[in-house]
Amino acid sequence: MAKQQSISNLDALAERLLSAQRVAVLTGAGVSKESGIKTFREADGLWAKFRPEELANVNAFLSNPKLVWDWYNMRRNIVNESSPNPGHYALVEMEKMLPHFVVITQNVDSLHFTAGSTDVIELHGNIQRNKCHSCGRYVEQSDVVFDEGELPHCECGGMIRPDVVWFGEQLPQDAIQRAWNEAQASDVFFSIGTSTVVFPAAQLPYEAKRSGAYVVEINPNPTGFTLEANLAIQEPSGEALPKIVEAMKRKM
Ligand code: BV8
Ligand code: ZN
Repeated sequence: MAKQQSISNLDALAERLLSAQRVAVLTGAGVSKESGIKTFREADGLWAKFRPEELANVNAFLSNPKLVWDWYNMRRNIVNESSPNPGHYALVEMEKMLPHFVVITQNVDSLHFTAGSTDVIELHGNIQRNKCHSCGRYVEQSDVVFDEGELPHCECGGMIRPDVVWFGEQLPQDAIQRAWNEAQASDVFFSIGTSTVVFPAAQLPYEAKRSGAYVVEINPNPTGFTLEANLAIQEPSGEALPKIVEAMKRKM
């Protein structure tokens, strides 16, 4: 049963946030769960049928591009039908109340942008973008055509793929570097809706803690990081984040 946060805890967190110069937030699939997008590793998750290795990696794409494209097209349709939830919107409100606020997301669903967050670092790319696997050229969605089972190809002959980071692929250098710097410089660091198992993203809460940040984890379930957190709020983010924003408003 989720442990309800005491009002005093929320008030203390609100005071800490309002006096913070720099706040950074790492989000994972759990933040989008209340938008109807399944997470990866939960029982009914996206990887319930397959394992990550079978789908989100280059070899899977090269050996069975149709299977991988079917999986991404299924997820893309779900993302296109989904909307931000109260957790996404609470982060937008928090950003407006604070001097420096950045969202570092592992999610590829654009929901932070749709909700109105203005400073978002996408560590793992974006499922609504496409690129050529060979020359790296970006390809508009309208140019990604599946002709009678033919998979989309670039002018250079290379295969077009979703612009997401697969296992074994490097994260965009500028994104992970900036995320690293933001974690190290943050006064308060949130780790929200992530199982903290995929690296290097999972390193960020540890790096924030090591650099002196007050680290808050929001996740209904414990993770490998929970015992490291200064505060662990074991509630769904769509419920916890609006309560934190309300506590901040009471103090302004
Ligand atoms: C790299 C994008 C190095 C695509 C994803 C062997 C070979 C190569 C690399 C490795 C290897 N062994 C290990 C590695 C490193 C590997 C890794 O970390 N593997 C893990 C599995 C051990 N990492 C990589 O490969 C990375 N690249 O290291 O490159 C390199 C160096 C030099 C040269 C070349 C290469 C790339 C990692 C990126 C993989 N791409 N996704 C796509 O989306 O399809 S990962 C995928 O998992 C997602 O992007 C997501 O970001 C990530 C983590 O998942 P979560 O977001 O945490 O979701 P999850 O389901 O796990 O958890 C959800 C949580 O939400 C749960 O805790 C749940 O309790 C909670 N929750 C549920 N409901 C709610 C909630 N929380 C709040 N509110 C709720 N309502
Ligand atoms: Zn190309």
